[in-house]
Amino acid sequence: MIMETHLRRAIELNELSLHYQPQVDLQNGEISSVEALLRWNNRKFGAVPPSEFIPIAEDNGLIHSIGAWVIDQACLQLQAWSRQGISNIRIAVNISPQQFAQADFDDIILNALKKYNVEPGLLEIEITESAMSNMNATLSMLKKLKKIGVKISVDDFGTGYSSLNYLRLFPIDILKIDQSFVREIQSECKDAAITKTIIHLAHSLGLEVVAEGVEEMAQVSFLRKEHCQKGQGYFFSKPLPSREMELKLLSIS
Ligand code: G
Ligand code: G
Ligand code: MN
Ligand code: NA
Repeated sequence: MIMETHLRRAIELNELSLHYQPQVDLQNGEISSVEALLRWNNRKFGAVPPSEFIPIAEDNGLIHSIGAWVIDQACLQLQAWSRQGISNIRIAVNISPQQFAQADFDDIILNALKKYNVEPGLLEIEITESAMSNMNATLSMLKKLKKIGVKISVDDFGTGYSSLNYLRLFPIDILKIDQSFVREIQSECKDAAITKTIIHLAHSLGLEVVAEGVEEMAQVSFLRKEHCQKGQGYFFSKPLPSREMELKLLSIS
């Protein structure tokens, strides 16, 4: 309850920020996209992990204002980077099922893109399989988003339900292999087999594929051998504050 009270004021007190984790091209080492990860630094509680405060925000409805803030900030960041000559870096934002279920979710996206004059293809929407349970609503929202031109990825792919059916029906651009599969690809035959299968499935469907939670060189080698396009994880970089990410991008652009 107390934490909820503080979370309610997090936006106005300027306690939220976005950190950015690079997604690295496994063939040439280039960064062409980053994932935005929300951080909350509160005077009383200190740094609260999103795994703690996102569920609270999802329960009490705060996720709508916080989620809109995240989309706004990501677009502001894209505008700032573009003005500094950092172009063609895409930002992926995590979307809660409640946000995605909002009838005007596409307007929130469109308004933010217009406000900061952002090219739609530079914004990526990460949804989880749990956000897609209502087939008709999901399909009509995804179609609207597709028309706007933003990219759509499935986060934590393989951990939810009915994955194959929605791959057939929904206009999806990217699969993100959940880190639980990637973690043991070197030692667990099943994890290796599942990871390979997701990569091959993505290729056959013409989708981009990103492996999450890459921590070791051995995982990079495995993923390269299987022609996985991108990797994300501590091996390359932890999520970085905006300015640090910017300096990294400036040094390579
Ligand atoms: O780094 P990490 O601890 O940042 O994130 C933990 C969890 O919080 C992940 O499942 C991630 O998807 C989620 N998360 C991070 N940022 C956001 C956000 O802006 N919105 C939502 N809905 N979830 C987020
Ligand atoms: O659920 P989602 O995939 O959006 O969340 C990504 C989460 O994974 C974040 O909490 C992020 O900080 C974390 N993360 C990023 N890279 C690594 C990694 O290499 N290993 C582990 N264990 N977690 C990571
Ligand atoms: Mn994510
Ligand atoms: Na994920």
